[in-house]
Order: sequence, then structure tokens, then C-alpha cells
Amino acid sequence: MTLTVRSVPTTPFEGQKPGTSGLRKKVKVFAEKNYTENFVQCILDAAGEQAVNGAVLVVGGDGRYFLKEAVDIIIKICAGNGVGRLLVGQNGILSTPAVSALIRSNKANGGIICTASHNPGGPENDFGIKFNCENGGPAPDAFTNKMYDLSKVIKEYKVVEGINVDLNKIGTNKFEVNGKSFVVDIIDSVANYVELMKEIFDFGKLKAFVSGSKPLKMRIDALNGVTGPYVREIFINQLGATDDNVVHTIPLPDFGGLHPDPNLTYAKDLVDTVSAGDYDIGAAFDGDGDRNMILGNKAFFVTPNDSLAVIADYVDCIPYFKKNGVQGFARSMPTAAALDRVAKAKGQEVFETPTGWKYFGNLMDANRLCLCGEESFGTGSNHIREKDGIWAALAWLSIMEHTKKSIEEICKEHWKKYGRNYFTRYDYEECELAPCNQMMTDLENLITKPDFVGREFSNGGKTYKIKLGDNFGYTDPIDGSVATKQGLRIIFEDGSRIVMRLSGTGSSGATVRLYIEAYEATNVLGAAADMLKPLINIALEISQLPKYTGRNAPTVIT
Ligand code: VG1
Ligand code: CO
Repeated sequence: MTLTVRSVPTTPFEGQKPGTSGLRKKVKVFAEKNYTENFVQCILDAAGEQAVNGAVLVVGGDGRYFLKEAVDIIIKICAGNGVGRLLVGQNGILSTPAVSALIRSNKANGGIICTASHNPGGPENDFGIKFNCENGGPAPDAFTNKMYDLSKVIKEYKVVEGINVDLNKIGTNKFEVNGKSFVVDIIDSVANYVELMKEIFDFGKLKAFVSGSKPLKMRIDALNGVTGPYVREIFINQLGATDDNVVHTIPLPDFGGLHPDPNLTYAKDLVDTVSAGDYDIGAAFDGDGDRNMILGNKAFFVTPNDSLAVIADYVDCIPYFKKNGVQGFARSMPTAAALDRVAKAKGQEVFETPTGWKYFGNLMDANRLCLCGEESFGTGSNHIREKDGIWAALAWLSIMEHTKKSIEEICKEHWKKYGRNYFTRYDYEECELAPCNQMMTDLENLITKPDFVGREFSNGGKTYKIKLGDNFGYTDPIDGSVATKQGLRIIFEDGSRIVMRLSGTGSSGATVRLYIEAYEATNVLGAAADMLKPLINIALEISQLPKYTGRNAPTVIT
């Protein structure tokens, strides 16, 4: 029987503007009649030929509340628009790195990922949808702008209502739509990704290290997010770890009430357990599996900036890089410059991009970049086009295995060799939008005045002299596309920096991010909070943040 396509009249919704990584709104908003349908139609319209006329797309998400409903809608709308084949994770489950890997290994035309990443889930919390292109990476700005423009004028979406697929059952579902074939393959959520990890790392060595005569003491925490099944397969089945090495490995629609963000505040259970116990490594991943946090014994915290720099320094102990060579490094602008020192020592190019993984893709595709990261717990390589939490944990295991040293020793040696980029980020979550916008405007005006350069600010016995103030802009070296207004930077003569920007991943209000970085060549064993105190005070003074936001303290410090 051939199924028919129905055009359903609809009207635009306000605010379907993708942020740093897709569209994120409350579940209640996505569940409104036609809201999700509209957005999916706009994705396909923006993709045009890339996504229709028999195209292959990967579809999956992080298991959060509303996933199955959204996948059902995506299937029906893809059918209505002439997509040829969908690869859908079993029960809709696919981590963000797994989607990227699947797009690449299947030479698919793109993928639709259902996630609000590190944002909380459940009926009262967040849902999200984003599109990844055929290179496996998040859609670039030009594409998401097109989606947004379409969302403002949409008049109808196309749907095939008669398609019902059992997401639980692995296998092929064939349909005929308007005389053309439409296939939905329900696939194993983890197999393809696990194969990729086995190609990248030396699983034989890692297995002996993890579960040999002196088993590694690990606590791998999936925070009830999507990585649970991946963690179980890789760490337990492949590397021989025991059940008590992994926790929270069942993806739950509300993440069990946890905030699935692997940082010192939200992964508190991991931090407390690792500091009280005797562990060689603690690791956590976010809801969709692209972020990671690495802890050493007694919860020694590896900042994501240092994590990236250390991996860069030891890049040769990972078989993937040995085989493919090393082609350049990159970090997002707010990320501390620890990486740059390693790049210099190794004679590698290093790029400074705006916040968000989408800006790394072109460089990777052009073979100018093989390892990159963000201060926001994102680390990854050109094996895919997303950051990759489990990959980062396996990279650290490889370094530990190679050096036979503890995480703390590895970091301290790194600082002795390169100096240390002290770093902290203050988040002021869910502030009122208007005063935050005003603060950013006023601050930009202040720091871009010619007489700002050369001014001196003193606090806590330290004096810093302004070298530059600007709103960061980036020209993509590959396609020349320009991204402006990517964050206010105040850079001092000694290289220390204050960066301020508004988050693009929240679902309501405004979140202010304040990033502070100070470099010390020899004084490398201080406490970050003490070392950075003077600069933090200077940042609050220059920006007048407490006055604008009414906040005296941040919600999260990392
Ligand atoms: C945040 C981070 C950014 C990251 C983005 C997506 O964006 O700062 O570095 O790429 O989240 O990560 P923003 O605009 O809120 O600062 V994820 O794991 O939420 O896809
Ligand atoms: Co994420």
C-alpha cells in the first residue's frame, strides 16, 4: 500500500532561533501543537536537496523526556518530505558523538539530534533539537539562520500520518510513500561508536591497565544520561572493569532529577565520592555524552583547559594520532591558552574560534585541525565532528597507562614544563534579560573606547594594565564566513584575560558567563580561587555586574 503525504496548515512560532547548539526550550513548549512539527519542517527546508529526495538521515537523542514523541514526529515529517532512509537509535537513544560517528560512517546526508545536552530534563524542564550536516558536525550559522528565517514564515508542514514504527525493535521497517521507498532502520545505539573507539585506542593495552593484575580504581558516572549503555559496553564488557566502577548508567527521562552537567557543582555525588574514597580516576559525562569531567585521586580537578593541553602534549600515545599524524589544534576563545603553549612547543598551528563546536568543523574538514576543546568540559578530535566525553576519558586512560603516573602528577608536571593558566568561570544563571543586555552594551562601549587601553586596575596587591578590549570576531580561515560579537574580551599586558558573554544554550532568561584567566610561569601550585581573586574583583568592578544583575554571587563556579 502506498501511503500519502498530507500538507498541514500551520502558523509560525516566535523564537525558533537555534542558539550555540540547536533550539532549546521547555518540554511544554516543544509539546505545543505544531511546535516540533514546524521546526523539523524548517530543518528539512533549510537543508533542501541535502535532506530530501532519497537522502539518508540519522535520528536519535539522549533519552530525555519527550524523546519518543519527538522521534515519532521526525519520522512522519521526514517521510512527508521525501527522505529516503532514516537510521534511528533503538528507543531513540543515540549520544551526540554517536550520531556524528554514524553520519560519517554511513555517509549519511545529516542527522537530527534530540537533546538539550547538559540542561535538566523531565516534564518541567528542557528539550532540544539540532541538525548536523553531512560531515557529522553541527549546522553552521548560515544554515541555522536560514532555519530561523523559515520558521518565521512557515505556512504548512508535510507529514505521513500512517507511519508507525516500533522504536524498541532493531530491524528494518519499509514503507512506500507516494510510490517511493521510505525506510526506517532501528539500529543498535552503541555498536558503531564502540567500533570507532576500538580503532582509535589500543583496547588491548587499556584492558590490561584497567582490569589486569592491579585493577584501576575508577568511578565512571553517566549521570543517568545517554552514555550509560556506552559506558557499560566499553568499560565493563570491553575493558573488563567491574560493575562498581560505573554508576548511573541507565538513561532516565529526567536524569533521575540530576542536572546532567559534569562540573564540580552538578556532579557533586561524583566529586564527594571520589574525594572520600581511593580512586585513580573519576569521570562524568553530560546528558548527551559530548562533555566530560576528569578527576584524579581525592577528586583532584583537571580543568578542561588543562585536560586539552595535556592530551595535546601526549597525543602520540593514542594510536589514532600515531597513524594519522597531527594536524593542528584549536580552542574556543574563552578557553584558557594552556593549549597554545603545547602547540608552540610542537610547532603546530593553533586556532581560536568562537564558542560552540560548529566552528571547528571547517578546520577539521580542511585537515588543519585534529584536536580541540572548550573550557565548558568539551574535548574531542577529528575522529568525528562533535566533542566526545567517553573519548576524552579513554584518552586520559591512555595517558595514564603510557606514563604510569597519577592524574595529579601528570598535571603538575605539565605545569612545571609549560607554566599554568589559572582559570575559572562564574555563571550567573537565569538572570533578567534586559539588564544583562544593557550591561553588555555598556561594557562594550567602555572597553572599546581608545583611552581604555593603558588603564591600570589594582586589587589584592596586584596591578593589571589593559592591553586590549574588544568584542571578539572570527573569520573562518577556510570559507571566509564571519562571526561577530562572540564575547567581550579584556586582555591585560601580562596575558591575563577577563571574558564576558551571554549563554546561547539556556531556555529562558539570560545566563551571564564570566571567564577569568591568569598565567603564571613558575608559581604553578597555588589555589586557583586565591590566585584569581584580584582579577575577579576587577572584572566585577569594570562590568558592574552586581549592579546590573542584582546578583552578589554566581550560581555555578567551575
Ligand atoms: C555552552 C558552552 C559551549 C558549548 C555549548 C554546547 O554554550 O559554553 O562551550 O559548546 O554550551 O555544549 P553557551 O552558549 O551556553 O555558553 V552542549 O554539551 O550543551 O551541546
Ligand atoms: Co552536551
